[in-house]
Parts: sequence; C-alpha cells; structure tokens
Amino acid sequence: MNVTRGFTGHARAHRPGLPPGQYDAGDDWPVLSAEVTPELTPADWTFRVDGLVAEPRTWDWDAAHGLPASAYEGDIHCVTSWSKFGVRFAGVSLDAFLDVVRPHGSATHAVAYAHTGYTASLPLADLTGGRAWIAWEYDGAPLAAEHGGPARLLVPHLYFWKSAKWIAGLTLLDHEAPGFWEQNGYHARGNPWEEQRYSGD
Ligand SMILES: Nc1nc2c(c(=O)[nH]1)N[C@H]1C(S)=C(S)[C@@H](COP(=O)(O)O)O[C@H]1N2
Ligand SMILES: [Mo]
Repeated sequence: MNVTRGFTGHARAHRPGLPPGQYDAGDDWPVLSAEVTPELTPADWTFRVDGLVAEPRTWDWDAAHGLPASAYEGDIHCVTSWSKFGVRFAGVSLDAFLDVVRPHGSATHAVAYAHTGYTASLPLADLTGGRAWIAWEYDGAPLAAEHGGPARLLVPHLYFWKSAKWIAGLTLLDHEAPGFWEQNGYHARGNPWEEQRYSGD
C-alpha cells in the first residue's frame, strides 16, 4: 500500500468530489452579487411559475411553506473556481411547484428571474428529478440576505450562477433564452463536471 505522508505547503491536493479546475474554499462562503442586496422580507417575497404551463401560479411565503419540506446537503461550485463542501440548505423541491403548474410537454427551458432583475437560463430537465430547490434556510437558520434570503433558487449540480438569489419566478419556454451571465458568454447548461464554463466549452 502506498501512503504519502507529510504533504505540506500551499499546493492544493485534489480532493474527491472537486470538479476539474475548482478549489476547496473551506469555511469561506464568498458573496457574488451583480446587484445591491435588496431589502426583501418574507412578507414581500413571492414566487411565480408561468410560461408553458397548464396553470400559472404565484406563491407567497406562507403558501410556499405549505409545500413539503425538502433539504439539500452536498457541495456547490462557482464558475470563478471556488467550491464549497457539505453545505446544508432547506426549502422546497422545485418538483413540488412544477407538479402544481403542470409544464406543457413543449417546455424545454426556463428563465429564472430574481426580484432584482437578475436572470439565469436553465434546461428544464435540470430543474426536475429532485435536483433543484427554492431554499430559505442555510445550516438551520434563515438564509442571509447577501446569500439570497429570504429565498433563492438552488441548483447545486450546475455552476452556482444558475442559482438565482432573491428568486421571484421561473418562465418556462420551448427554447433557450440567455440570462445575465449566458448573454455574457457563459454556458447554456454549466455542468461543472464537464467544465462547461463558457459557451462553446
Ligand atoms: N440575483 C443574483 N443571483 C445570483 C448572482 C447574482 O449576482 N445575483 N450571482 C450568481 C453567482 S455567479 C454565484 S457564484 C452565486 C453566489 O451566491 P452567494 O453570493 O450566496 O455565494 O449566486 C448566483 N446567483
Ligand atoms: Mo459564480
């Protein structure tokens, strides 16, 4: 058996679970916002799903909390190359919202939009199957405003720019409609395991 001991210095050992080109940010949780953090309270917050759906719907804070609770424990990966391991978010699975609005078969993509105007584009398939959440808790406490509180989108298997903070809604479409970063050359899907950072990757 080979055991390497005494590995010291500033080189970062590649740890399992770290996608290519990423580093482990440890306990740090950098804040990345294109906007000023809005003053948004739970009483102001709403979440709407519309577009190619049978029944467009808007939930307020209480209605959204009436859906079954769902948690994520795992990792997140920002395209600027930090990853964070073992984060814990809680909220509601997006499947629960989509079950209510019933997407048309023609819906292939979604634009997620924030109460601030930030947008992100995602394939609809990445928002289903228990892989996406509306999250309002982090580590058992209310999600901090700078991290998207009262509630943010969480799609942890894609680069974190897809996880729109201060989420206001999703519009389902039958085509890709580039959002804030996608319009600036970032990838339509953004799978960290395939290093889909920029369009063309
Ligand atoms: N509304 C909004 N959501 C956003 C962003 C943003 O600028 N505005 N930045 C994205 C990017 S690039 C990342 S890495 C994460 C950062 O989330 P954090 O600040 O909680 O780490 O939010 C994403 N969601
Ligand atoms: Mo990011």
